[in-house]
Amino acid sequence: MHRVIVFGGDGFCGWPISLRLSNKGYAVTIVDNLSRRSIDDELGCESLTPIRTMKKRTDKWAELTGNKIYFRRLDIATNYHGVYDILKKLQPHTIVHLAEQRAAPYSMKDAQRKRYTVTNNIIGTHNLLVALTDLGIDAHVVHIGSMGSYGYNRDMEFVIPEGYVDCTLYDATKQSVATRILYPADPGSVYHMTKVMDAQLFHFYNKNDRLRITDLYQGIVWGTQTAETKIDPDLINRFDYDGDYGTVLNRFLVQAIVGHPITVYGSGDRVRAFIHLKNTVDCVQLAIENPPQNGAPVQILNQTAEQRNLHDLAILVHNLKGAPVGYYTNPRIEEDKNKLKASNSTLIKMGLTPIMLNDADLMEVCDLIEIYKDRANKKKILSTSLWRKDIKID
Ligand code: NAD
Ligand code: USQ
Repeated sequence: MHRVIVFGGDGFCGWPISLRLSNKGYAVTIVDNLSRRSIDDELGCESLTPIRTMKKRTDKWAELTGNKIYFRRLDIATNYHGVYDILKKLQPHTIVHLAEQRAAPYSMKDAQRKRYTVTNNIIGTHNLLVALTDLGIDAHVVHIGSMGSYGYNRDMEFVIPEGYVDCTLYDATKQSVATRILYPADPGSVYHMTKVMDAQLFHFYNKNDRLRITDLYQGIVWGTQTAETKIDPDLINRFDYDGDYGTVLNRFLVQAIVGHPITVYGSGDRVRAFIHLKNTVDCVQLAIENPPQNGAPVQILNQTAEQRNLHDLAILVHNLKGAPVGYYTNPRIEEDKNKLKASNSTLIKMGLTPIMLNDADLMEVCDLIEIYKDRANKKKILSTSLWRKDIKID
């Protein structure tokens, strides 16, 4: 039985990924410091859904399926020796690495959160890579990165390839050379910047130590349940809707149901990449099943089903639920208008069936929100994180 460690397995993507892998016969160990739950306390806002403790979650999973998921509470950024010891003990076949502070607004809140995001994300990733190298473990590292590494500032027709781009470089004497480089990064937040820095760490350790790494550049996730999390209320997944951690489409759906105007920032004429959580789980499984060869460069895959205009999404939610669309001053610094198309051909070739926005999956999210809407704290809906101190929000 292949042993997989899921770093960040208590989180929104990590919990359903862990269940899927356990269901498919992998021996799963979750490593998580439960920092996301502590940040809930810090922000005074909980998941819309009542998520259970890790003990309750894993006990219920074992009771229902007979499969044991082990859990180890560990901070991978501050406890290098803990990372080293667990890798040495478990000798994993694959490591799924999700253990990062993942909210752009939280990462831009203030100096303390900027510093936390950088140290947590970069040192955590580096600890993992150093420990693998030092132990000589040939595990496949599957990391979820971000489509935002490419940047959203282009207003041109261009299908973004996967991670690398073929180009012509001109030297100081105007001589040209054809080459392939990492796609030029253009992160839009401190959080997104850490994903770009991760990519450099992966590039180095792949080149120097031949680590096998897949970096999944994921779009914005929508939806919240998967086949496995739906089996029992004790397995329910996290659902963020607040101004820091809630992602745009899930937020719009909650807003429409709790009677808050839909919070479009600026004109909303921006295009972003999207993926349903069920597809997130599919993609990670496919990535594990299709590891790069020894000596191959970092495998970068675009993990997105489709690209959608945010204003169109607001109108779609308005038509679905009749909620008013509100136009708010954008607390972020980003282009108000862009174009975006990205290739997802490798995951498709591996067997992904993309889930496009569809009524049945939207209604599934709405039905879940209806059940738990009284848990929503309307005061936490508007984002108060500003990209720069001089921005004045409504
Ligand atoms: P999440 O915050 O729900 O989960 C991250 C988990 O990692 C949490 O359980 C947290 O406690 C844990 N963690 C954080 N720092 C840790 C540390 N130092 N040591 C141990 N555990 C730590 O986030 P998510 O939405 O599940 O995202 C998972 C990954 O996917 C992240 O890396 C994120 O950047 C990426 N991603 C998410 C989305 C999205 O829309 N949710 C989209 C693209 C990429
Ligand atoms: N937006 C609104 N109204 C809102 C919330 C957001 O108009 O109420 C806009 C934002 O201004 C932004 C876009 O929607 O233009 C996306 O915002 P988001 O919060 O849904 O997503 P983002 O900050 O990009 O981050 C999320 C995840 C992150 C992941 C990223 C994928 O939190 O972990 O990496 O999506 S991507 O954007 O493709 O890089």
